[in-house]
Amino acid sequence: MRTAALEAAEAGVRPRRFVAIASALAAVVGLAAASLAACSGAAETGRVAPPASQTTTTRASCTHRPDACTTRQAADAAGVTLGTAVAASHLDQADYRRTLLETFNSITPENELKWSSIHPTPDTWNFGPADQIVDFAQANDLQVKGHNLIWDQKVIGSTPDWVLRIDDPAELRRVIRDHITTVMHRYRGKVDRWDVVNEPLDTVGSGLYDNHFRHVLGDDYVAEMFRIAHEADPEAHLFLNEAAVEYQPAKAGALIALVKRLVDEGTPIDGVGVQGHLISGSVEPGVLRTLFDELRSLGVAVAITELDIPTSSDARPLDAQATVYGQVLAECLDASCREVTTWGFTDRYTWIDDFLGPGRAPLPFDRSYRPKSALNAIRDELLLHQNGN
Ligand code: 9MR
Repeated sequence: MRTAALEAAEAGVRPRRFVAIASALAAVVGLAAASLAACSGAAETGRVAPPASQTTTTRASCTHRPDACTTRQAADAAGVTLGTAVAASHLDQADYRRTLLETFNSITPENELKWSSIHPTPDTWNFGPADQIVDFAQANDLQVKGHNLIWDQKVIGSTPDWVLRIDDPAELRRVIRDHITTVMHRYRGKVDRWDVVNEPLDTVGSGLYDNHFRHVLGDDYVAEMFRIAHEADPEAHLFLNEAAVEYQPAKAGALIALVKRLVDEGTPIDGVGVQGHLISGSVEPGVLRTLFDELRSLGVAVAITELDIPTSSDARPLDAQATVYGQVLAECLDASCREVTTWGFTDRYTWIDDFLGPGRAPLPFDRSYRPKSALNAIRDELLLHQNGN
């Protein structure tokens, strides 16, 4: 399986390592201490509890008895969308369902809404698996993020061949409009936000990815996709989703420039998702915070949309992984980002096994659905932010 991340890895791109390990560790230890303080009482953190009249039962129980909260309740109390990617084929497993429902308040179909899955030939619509996920969400009061409407990465088969064979701009526009409108209308009112364009930038570098849509429609295709999606469902929140900006400063700059252009042109874009596949297991402290602050200043929402953190060869790999989970949550929430979605939740099912080989255990639950330190780190940050700070 080849992906943006794989291409990046092959091209030798690696996250920049901690510049000053000592000061970074000091910052991380500080964060962890603050998180623990939040669990045992708000006083030491200096954060003010909301007035009793404003507290919901969940908020109150999370404030006063954090141990009694599920992670999902902690997310609700913090006003944070805590999501995970799911596969329809696993929903019949009781452990999978139980862990999912106790932990997350939002789900993203990992593959079921992709063009190749849902509309593989001009006249074939394969709605079944996506319907199953959306029905499950409705029955269990979960939000659903739609992933994705447009994504052409040559090596990965994300767009079906029949679409890639259309070279006439008018015909391609007609087909795209039909696809986006059909999918968004089917899930209108049930899928509240969509990745309209996934990975529009070069995997490695700082230009627009030279995909089929750009090739036939020109550079403005990104804005055009957002306009079509907005016409299809004016209520939906529309996101641009991008990979590998966490460790490529030039690409992060290109993302900001692209979003600024879209906003300046009046494109109906609501938010930007930073995927967060932290392939090397870390991200330099401050990078996400700065990126999110810059994007927020353009007037768009920001989210982490595909977080996973493979373990590395540290002496205590699960503790090191948990520290990075906590760091990512803290930087995101401090920058007013209101969604963090992990790309799966159990090490039993993760694309990282195909990509980096088995055993890298990138997710917050182990293969047997036991919570790892990473889950505690996520919970601690949610509890720390439960006053909406
Ligand atoms: O995890 C997904 C994997 O199961 C699919 O085979 C692959 C191709 O559709 O996509 C993976 O998810 C990708 C996501 O859709 C976009 N960002 C990168 C993710 C990991 O490759």
